[in-house]
Amino acid sequence: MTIFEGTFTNTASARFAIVIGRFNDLVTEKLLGGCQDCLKRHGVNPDPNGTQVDYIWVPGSFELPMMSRQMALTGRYDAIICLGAVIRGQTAHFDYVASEAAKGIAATSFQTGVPVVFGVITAENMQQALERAGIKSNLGWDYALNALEMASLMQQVNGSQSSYQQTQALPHSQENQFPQSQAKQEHHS
Ligand code: INI
Repeated sequence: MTIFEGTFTNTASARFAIVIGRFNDLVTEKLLGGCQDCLKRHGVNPDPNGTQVDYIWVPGSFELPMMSRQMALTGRYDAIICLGAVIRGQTAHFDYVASEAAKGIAATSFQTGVPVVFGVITAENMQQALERAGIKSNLGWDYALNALEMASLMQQVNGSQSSYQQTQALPHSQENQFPQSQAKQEHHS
């Protein structure tokens, strides 16, 4: 039988969307920096003017599921990373926001077949959140690594088609390690 394991190489044609919540952007900006650093050091060009990574800013973590689903449905991306910071001390609806973000992101991934990374920090206070976003370690790096691994794994499991493309029975490119849909080519032309 086969053992499937994601790799972190052959990333030259991989495409990612990063959806970022502006709420607590002191934290989410730092997560984004960690993400970009990781992608860059694994051969992905994080330049927003390039062809590999698109960035979408939303008001807060509550909006991450809706926007990540919308991006997944385009069929352009091998994986999507959602970044948010939900901090308990600030408002009473911490639990609602955190829970809807988690459930919604899981549903998006499950429904579309596109890996969507849950990059939402849930912390008791700002100090704790910042510690996870660069002061001690930067979870943004780990979230990007998760996206690279899942993109590679899905590519192996599905052949050369992204899972969303496969469910839509779209033609796929034989040349690329990662799929590149027609929609993505048009988007960057
Ligand atoms: N959004 C966050 O990303 N983090 C939070 O801590 C937060 N709190 O605590 O309120 C938060 N709220 C905004 C929410 O995500 C939506 O943007 C807003 O409710 C509009 O739909």
